[in-house]
Amino acid sequence: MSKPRLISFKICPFAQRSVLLLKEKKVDFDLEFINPDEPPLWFTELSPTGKVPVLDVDGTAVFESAVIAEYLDETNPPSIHPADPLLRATNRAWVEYTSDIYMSIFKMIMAKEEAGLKSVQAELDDQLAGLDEVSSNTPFFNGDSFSMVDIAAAPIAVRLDIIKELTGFDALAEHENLQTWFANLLARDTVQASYVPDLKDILAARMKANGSAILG
Ligand SMILES: N[C@@H](CCC(=O)N[C@@H](CS)C(=O)NCC(=O)O)C(=O)O
Repeated sequence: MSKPRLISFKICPFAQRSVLLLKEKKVDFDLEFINPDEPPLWFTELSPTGKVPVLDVDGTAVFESAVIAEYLDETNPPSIHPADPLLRATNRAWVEYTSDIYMSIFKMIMAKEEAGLKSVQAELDDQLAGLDEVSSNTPFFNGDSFSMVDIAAAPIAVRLDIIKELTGFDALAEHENLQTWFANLLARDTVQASYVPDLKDILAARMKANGSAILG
């Protein structure tokens, strides 16, 4: 079997999850960036949905970040999931929950009007409150052990940190458990290695070109 190839997009949080798990599992892989808005022909032929991430395993396209994560976890033991099936199930549910948060973050940084911005910030705050409620001021979601929920949430921590730096808006201000958890995620070396060094500049340029209200 040859090295897996991850097809990514520099600013995609879902692709960042895949990179992070590959690094946690110490898998040797190739990383290829595309722009899914202007996809090369080979990508449209490989990907059933046209979305990144796609993990190309010997010509077979594994797609959907949660599915890629499960595949990598199964093929690279030991599993990052907890042993207890009920905890495993709720962890998977919280992975799904975090996926919706990315849409709110995207809508927030792309909102052009103040009213739209305020409404999406309220929506994001509700989602973060739900996650804060099930977190318990521990290093990671399940306590001391790094899990699939941490993989799924790390790109949120990275983006909210960048947004705070660029705009002063602190989405975590009212969510103390998340402050502890996300600070631990940001400090982890694999998390730091899971995104491109110029992510902040790319996001800043996109927000500026878009005329995003959050920039003030
Ligand atoms: N549910 C998918 C979402 C992936 C996704 O939305 N990817 C975006 C980039 S962040 C994309 O490729 N969009 C292009 C499109 O929708 O055509 C996953 O978890 O992998």
